[in-house]
Amino acid sequence: VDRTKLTYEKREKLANNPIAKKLFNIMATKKSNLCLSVDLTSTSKILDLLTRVGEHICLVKTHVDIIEDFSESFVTQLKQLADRFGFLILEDRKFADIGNTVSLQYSKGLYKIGDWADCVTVHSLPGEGVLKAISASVNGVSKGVFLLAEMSSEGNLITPDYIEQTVKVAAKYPELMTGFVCQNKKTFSDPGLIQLTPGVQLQSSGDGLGQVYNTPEKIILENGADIAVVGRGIVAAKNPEAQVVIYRDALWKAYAERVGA
Ligand code: 5BU
Repeated sequence: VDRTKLTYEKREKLANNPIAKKLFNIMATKKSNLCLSVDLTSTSKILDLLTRVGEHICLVKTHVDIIEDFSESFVTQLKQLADRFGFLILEDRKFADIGNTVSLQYSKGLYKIGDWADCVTVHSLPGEGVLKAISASVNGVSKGVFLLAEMSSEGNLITPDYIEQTVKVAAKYPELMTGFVCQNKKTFSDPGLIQLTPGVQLQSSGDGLGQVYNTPEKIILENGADIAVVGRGIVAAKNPEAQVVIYRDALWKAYAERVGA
């Protein structure tokens, strides 16, 4: 069966990872398959933007290591917004070291990512130790992983064999796997996993630094995305509140068409 023809409600039942279940449920309930990538360097700007657009997104994606004034209070406020608006938090850390180092990077240091992020991104490059290092739960709270099978950037070195091996290793960690970061429908088939696809913008086809953009319609209808990641298309817009609604509607319409709803 083609996973992309199933509704998010059906797929919620097929998911093993609790974060994947929650995400499918949030998407169906909020009618939003939009992940906002808040690539801003000030905590007040991030919190302010999320206060204005939080009701329209299912997931927020952070890069905490670009923030200039990171603090524990920021994390508390971010989690409050996530609760208030009903979205989850993905830290796009792209862990890519040996298991022992990743385990330290996940739980220690300035950011203590494992304490607050519902899910994180991970490279398969180092081998499965990197997955063993991320716990499926921290202090009794479920966590998840989006494993990178493909990237959106021009000239990236990922090969078809790398993609195949990545999907194979993920199958050994059903409790932990929320989904894949990838660009193509054929990359994986498990309907209980989520396809998260970055490189989405309406205004432009690239950024001059290797990013490649596709439209919401293309990534949902042709490329099999379940959740679209939009950063600058919304964050750098003159009116982010208006843009977030435009992206959310376009993405949801494409999903509804895809599942024939
Ligand atoms: P943009 O402003 O919409 O281009 O931001 C895209 C975000 O997604 C940005 O935070 C990237 O780090 C992230 N990203 C990506 O663009 N492409 C990828 O393949 C992966 C992550 Br993985």
